[in-house]
Amino acid sequence: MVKNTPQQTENETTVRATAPSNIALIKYWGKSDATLNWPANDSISMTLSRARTITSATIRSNAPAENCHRLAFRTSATKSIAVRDQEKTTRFLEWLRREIKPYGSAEGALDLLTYNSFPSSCGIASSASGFAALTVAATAAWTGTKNFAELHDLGISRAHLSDWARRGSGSACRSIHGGFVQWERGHSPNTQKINPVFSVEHWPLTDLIVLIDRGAKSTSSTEGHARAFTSPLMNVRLSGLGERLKNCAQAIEGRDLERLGTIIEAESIEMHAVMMTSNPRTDYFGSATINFISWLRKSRAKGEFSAWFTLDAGPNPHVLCRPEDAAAVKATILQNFPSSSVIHDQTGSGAILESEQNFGEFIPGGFDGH
Ligand code: 2P0
Repeated sequence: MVKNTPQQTENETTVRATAPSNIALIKYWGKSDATLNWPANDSISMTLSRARTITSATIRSNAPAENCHRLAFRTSATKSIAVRDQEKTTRFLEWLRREIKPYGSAEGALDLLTYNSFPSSCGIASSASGFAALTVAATAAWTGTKNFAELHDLGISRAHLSDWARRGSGSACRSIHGGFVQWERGHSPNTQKINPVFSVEHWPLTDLIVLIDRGAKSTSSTEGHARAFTSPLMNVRLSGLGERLKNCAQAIEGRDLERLGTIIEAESIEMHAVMMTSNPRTDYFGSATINFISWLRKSRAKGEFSAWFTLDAGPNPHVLCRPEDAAAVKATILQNFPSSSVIHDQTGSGAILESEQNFGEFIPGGFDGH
């Protein structure tokens, strides 16, 4: 347990933000500007519901300096460890403070306590949910707001929060919104747009996240992005992405799972082909993942189920299917891959903000383990 674990007392007002992860259907891979997180291409994602980061924030009363934030990552009901990248997070918080200032005060250092309902760094976008929750929690604590309506009254909308979260981690911008979210790169870093394009109600889908490998990945996404343009396949990929994104949006609009599934499988394999042909070569999965996806394709071809995979920057496949088929698909997966476990997730509604005195219940690994 680290010494700087935030200790929140009853008379301090603590805000709590929770933000879901999201699964990209058309991927963000490669940046035109790494400092500003300006992506090389447009992407579209589905916001999740159960795989979330929960972050509480309190203004520190006796901090030695304004940038002395205390950042702890909760690993159990009683234990916390220091956040892995304190420096990056502090830099982001100081940048965020400057953005918030025109809308209200943003004074003091923050006590931040965070946890994930899922294992980190294994292909579930923990930086997406992490930076989304951090952005909302810090903004609420600094502005003294308790909910999105109060933030709105100050002139801070979800669009602002999404744009700010993007600076922390690109994919975080999509986790602020619910449903299906499109991130348009625009013609310059300042003309990017993040739009929720279809609601949760439009098409609730199941995402079975199959944990076949829980090891942390060896190349961070930020490093992987930087390598993308060294791949000879990158420009070929970019030339076809506009058309693929249009087809993907049409498949979502028409709730056509077979069409969407065919698109997302090709898309995720293409992204990994870019990763594997980058210099240095970047492998985010091994034989366990290959066995799984070839089994999934064969089983589908035999008519056993209607489910399609996509992959993030990690080895654990996301299997998309209709909610009414989910129990059977999940049972078949667990029967064939008995040492795996499955997070049974679904389309969700974005970041939430609540005010409370205590951190709340800790849900260790709060997912459907096996
Ligand atoms: C995505 N990924 O669209 C893609 C697909 C992983 C594979 O965005 O450097 O953690 O913080 O902007 O957002 C992961 O990259 O990278 C990612 P940074 P991020 O979800």
